[in-house]
Order: sequence, then C-alpha cells, then structure tokens
Amino acid sequence: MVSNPTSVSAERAEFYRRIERDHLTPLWEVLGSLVPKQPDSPSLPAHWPYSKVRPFLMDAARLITAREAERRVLVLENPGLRGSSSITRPLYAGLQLILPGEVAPSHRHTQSALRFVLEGTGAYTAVDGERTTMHPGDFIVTPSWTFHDHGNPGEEPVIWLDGLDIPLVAFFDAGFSERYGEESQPVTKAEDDALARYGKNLLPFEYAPRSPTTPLLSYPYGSTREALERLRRQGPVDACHGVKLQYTNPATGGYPMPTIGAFVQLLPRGFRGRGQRSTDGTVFCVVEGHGQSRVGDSVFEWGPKDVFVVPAWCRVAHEAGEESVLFSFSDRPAQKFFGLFREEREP
Ligand code: 1HN
Repeated sequence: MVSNPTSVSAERAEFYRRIERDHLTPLWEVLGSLVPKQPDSPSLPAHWPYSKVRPFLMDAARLITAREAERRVLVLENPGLRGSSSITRPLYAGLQLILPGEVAPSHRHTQSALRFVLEGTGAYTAVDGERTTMHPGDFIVTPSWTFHDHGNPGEEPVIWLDGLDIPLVAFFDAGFSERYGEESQPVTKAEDDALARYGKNLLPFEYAPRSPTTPLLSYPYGSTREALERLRRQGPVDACHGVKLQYTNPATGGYPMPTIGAFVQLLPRGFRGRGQRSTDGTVFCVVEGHGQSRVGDSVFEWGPKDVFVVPAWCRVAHEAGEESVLFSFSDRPAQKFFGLFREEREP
C-alpha cells in the first residue's frame, strides 16, 4: 500500500507529538543542522569604533561607580548573538573603565580573563598578591580561580578590553565564583615579580608548572613592539597576516591560557593581505595605525583602539595604509586541544 504524501506527513506529525511527551525527538528532522557541511556560525562580522564607544563608557561613569558595578563594563555583544553576552559563540568581550581613585573589588571565578590596555596609565590589576601597572598595549592575564581586583591610584581614566571564556565555561556548566571578602587583596609580592621570574627567558630552578595558565601576569607592549619592528625589517612578511606573533606561556611554549590564545601582528605600510579563514572566531583590537579589513561581505575601516570581530570560518583580509599593529584573541587553544581547528588560505 502506497500512502499519499499528505497522510505521511500527518502521520509523522502525530508520531512526533506522541513521542514528545517522553522527551524523544526524531533525529532525521534535525540531522542537517546538527552536522553542517561547514561551520555556519550565527555570529556576524561587527565593528566597534572607539570614537563611538568611549563616550558611552564616560556616560556609564556618571551613572555608576566601579565599586557599585563590581566591574564597569560595556559588553561588546555580537549582533548575531544578542542577549548572550558573547562576541563569538565561545568568548566574551567588553570595554572596562576605571576612574582615578576607584577600586573594582576582589573576586575570583573559574573563567579565565585577559586584558588589553587601550587608554591611560596608572591603574593596576592585582592577581595573587602582585600588582601590575597597566600601560597602553600591555597584554595582561588573569588565570582561572585567582583572586583579582583593579584599582586606579593615578590621575587618568584607564580603559581596557576584557576577553573571557564565559560562554565556553557556561557551555560546560563549570562556572564557580566568589568574593574575596575585602575590596583589595593584600600586596605580598613586589611589582614585576612574575616578569623577573618568568619573563626573561629563564625560569626558577627546577620549576614545574602547577597550572595550565602562564605564570606571567603582564606582557608589556614595549618588548612586543620591538620584536615586531625587528621582524618587519628582517622579514619574511606573511602574505595573509603580515608579521604575526603569538603570546606564549614561557613554561610550556604553549598558549597563555588553555581556552584563549592571543596574538599580535604588524601590517607594514601599504600592506594588502590575502584572504584567509579559520574555525576560531577572532576578536581584533587596533593598537596603532589605520587600515581596513574585509570580513565576509563587510568592510571595516579601523583606527587605534577600535575593536572588530571575525566570526568562525568567515573570510578576512587586512589592508593597512600606514604601518599598523593589531592585537587579537580567540578560542584557538581549545579547538586545537579537541582536534577541531582548521584554517584555509587563499593562494
Ligand atoms: C570580570 O571579573 C572582569 O575582573 C571583567 O575585570 C569582566 C565579565 C564577567 C564576569 C567577570 C574583571 C567580567 C568579569
């Protein structure tokens, strides 16, 4: 007996309703979207010009103190992921402002964080008893489950980009957090203690890492910039990425955090990069210079302190009218750990 298509679909619909009560669902209705032929991210290319966001941060400072907010941050929410506090599906980003005299109270969480300093000097971040003074261009790490607080004893507002693995940790339902009890943790170490111990191509004698996160708290911009400048002169310059370096955990040679990788690249004056794509959706922050990036069908004309995001498996090509430096971060270490990472370069 051959049934007609209408009665087949009616019978199937009735069947789906019947099994739904028992928390069952037919795979064949969703198989295609469960295993797409290639990544099909709901996240979109997006650009946050600093000139647009900075005034909103200053408005926020009139409405709430850092203490009251706990962290005075405007979340950079991907327009394709509204309501999720995500900039890519696995990662979170925000811009944080701390005014002179303010303190952002001490807490810890299992989410790992990075800071990339955009504006101002004189604020510090404290991690495990050590304070690190922030300068523009510094890359700063807050390892999972370490108490951290920020303060600004200086004279200028200080603004930085935060990157955290919040959505990734939420996906695993593995998040914990707690307050320290006092606003600021006691200072038990000299400033730059970690830099002296781990940041000079040396390690403490017989050092064995006890955590998968870098023991360095800060990667100051001065030495990063110097390396980029030398390599620009010495070449070769990659056709897609310019002169691109990754921040490392000096104790392992690996990424600074198990979930987040961070990178910095110099695009020489007049650089016209080839297109490339990778499975790690990536957040870019302009450190120096002006240029433009084609991200999918969008073109972002960027300048210093702008942030833009390239979704997973979305083509990106950078151009720079003047010598430019881009900082970026992504979930690349996590993807590599799970054997998922792929990339593709245009010839
Ligand atoms: C956090 O602890 C910081 O320590 C910034 O500066 C942003 C977003 C969500 C949860 C914790 C910080 C955060 C955060």
